[in-house]
Amino acid sequence: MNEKRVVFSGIQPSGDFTLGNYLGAVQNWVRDQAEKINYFCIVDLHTLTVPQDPVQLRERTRSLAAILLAAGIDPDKCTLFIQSHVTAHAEASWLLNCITPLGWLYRMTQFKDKSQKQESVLTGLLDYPVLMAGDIILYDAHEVPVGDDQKQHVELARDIAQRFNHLYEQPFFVVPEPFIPKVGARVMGLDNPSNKMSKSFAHIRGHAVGLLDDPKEIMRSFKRAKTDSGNDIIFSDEPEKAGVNNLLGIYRSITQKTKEAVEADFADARGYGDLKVRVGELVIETFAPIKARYESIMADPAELDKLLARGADQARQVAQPKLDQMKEIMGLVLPR
Ligand code: AQP
Repeated sequence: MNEKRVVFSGIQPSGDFTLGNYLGAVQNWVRDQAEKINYFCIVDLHTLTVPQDPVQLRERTRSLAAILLAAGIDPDKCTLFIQSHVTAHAEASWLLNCITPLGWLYRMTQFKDKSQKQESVLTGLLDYPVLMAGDIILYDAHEVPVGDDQKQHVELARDIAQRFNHLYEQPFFVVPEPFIPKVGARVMGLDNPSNKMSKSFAHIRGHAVGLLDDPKEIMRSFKRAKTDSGNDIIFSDEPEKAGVNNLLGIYRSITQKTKEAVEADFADARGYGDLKVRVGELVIETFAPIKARYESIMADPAELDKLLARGADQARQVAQPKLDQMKEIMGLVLPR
């Protein structure tokens, strides 16, 4: 058993990387990467659960890898890889399907949500939490840092790990825990603060802020951000203050200040217009160096491929033996 805690985190190349992905996930991954054993996985197989353009998916996958490196993921401190490069993930998913009751999957709120938005719902959309469970438990991960939208899926991964351990009467899988950031757990859409900011809605004007967006476009989105008819710049649970809360939350998540300190920073603000511009400027400033590093990483595709191949090799060395043991426990004959 490792002394250091093991962390598994995944991100889908399903659209343009957003401020929500950065504040809810990647910012924290970068900050904590030296303390633990980290697996950061670009979960391309998950992205196939809704129809994708193959050319675009390939581009987005490589671009996301470059974004993660540019944001500060250090391949010398952690393992960064593409999920489909490590075939153990897809195999583990099948094995776990065969011990997971269907009812557990129908209860997933993200499935209910996403399936309503699809004309034809693919089996993978229902089943993807099982693939995700395999992603996590193949590495005996203790922690899964996620935004709170993914908490239910990590809880399902726990249930699946426990069920396997119970069925085969041995503590084979570590039972993982969700790790939700205290700040930035849910960045909301700027156009509608009752909806989570999502990559797949990034095409809707003013909804999301993309890391690679032009600064002028970012500022436009902030200036258009939905607020209320008041003028109090304070944190509040009142539903009509959701827009202001979201803007203050973004500011707080980047600066890592207390709520009181954030409110004090805006004590001299001249209304919501000022709030929007100041938060927009901070986001632009935060993204600028990441974007510059991204451009230089993308300019050397051979080096990027080399890093991803190295990451996949490291991941395979852990995932493949675990999968083989899993097969043996389940009664499959391993090839000799
Ligand atoms: N709005 C958000 N606020 C906080 N955290 C967020 N995350 C995503 N959106 C927000 C966190 O980002 C990580 C990677 O997410 P993902 O790509 O695997 O899937 P997702 O949660 O479904 O992200 P999106 O952007 O909403 O993608 P689509 O539109 O494809 O569904 C996760 O840790 C997630 O919590």
